[in-house]
Amino acid sequence: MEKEILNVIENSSKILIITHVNPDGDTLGSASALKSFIGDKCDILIQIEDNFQFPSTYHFLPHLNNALNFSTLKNRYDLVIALDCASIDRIIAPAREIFDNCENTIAIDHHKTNKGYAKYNHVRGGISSTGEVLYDLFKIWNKEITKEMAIGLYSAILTDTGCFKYESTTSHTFEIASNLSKIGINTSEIADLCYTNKPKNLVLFQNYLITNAVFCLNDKIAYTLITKEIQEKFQAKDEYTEGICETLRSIRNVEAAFVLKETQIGTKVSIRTKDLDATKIAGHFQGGGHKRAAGCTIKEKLNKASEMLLGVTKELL
Ligand SMILES: [Mn+2]
Repeated sequence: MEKEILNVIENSSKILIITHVNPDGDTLGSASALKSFIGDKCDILIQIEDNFQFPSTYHFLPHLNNALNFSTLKNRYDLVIALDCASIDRIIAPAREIFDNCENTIAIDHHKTNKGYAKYNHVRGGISSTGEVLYDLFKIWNKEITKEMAIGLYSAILTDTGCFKYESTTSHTFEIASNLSKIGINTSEIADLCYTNKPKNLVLFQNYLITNAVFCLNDKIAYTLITKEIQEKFQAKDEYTEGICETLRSIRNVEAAFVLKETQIGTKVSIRTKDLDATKIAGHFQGGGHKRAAGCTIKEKLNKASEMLLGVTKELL
């Protein structure tokens, strides 16, 4: 399958890389590296709901400033590659239409819940990041990893492992990080760009949500609710919620942390856990993800959704 994927890439004349909706460092870093490898015949699409800008944190990644969004999306590709998209739902209209109508499609991913929705699927569930999967592919293909590619790959791995903290971080992950560092990238500068370059409103918004968090079952469960009103008050972009759930989980005794956000179609839920399997909670509401980090959407208002979520979690605890 690895060789087949390279063949398809080499034999295609116009390629679209799709990052997942509400993109993170892994999907964007991987897209940046793959675009560096493929070159001019390839475009990157960044899917942002509500036409927000993509997270300003990641503007430093090569090629992303020339990436397409829904309003500049073209419709002439003979190959579409989805990166870090756990399911087809992570690709939304109008990109979904292009994906569905394209003869050749590739999915490269690391989510255990990925069932393989593309023509060619390279899914390695449990690996730290799509960045790591992609690095291994370049090695299997015997391709040189340039400094430009290394910036994207390192950013992807750094952010998706929570700075090498999560249990998906293996000796191989560190080996890759070491090899990327040998290529000559500035790892401390990349870490600064990813983590000490936040918009002021983001920090104030997160601080507000932590201050107003609710704790129950002797602090085993912690959650916070994001109403439309609060989002407007802090002019919060989608990316602003990233990290709140981790902060709640970092509290002693907390076993499960949730961030519930009011959206047009109901309540979007982020789940972070310690020993509990987060995919079991998310799966109850047709969501998915990883063992300690998962998500789902509940088609109910905030308060009703939080009741349902607490009910399911209390059963599992
Ligand atoms: Mn990922």
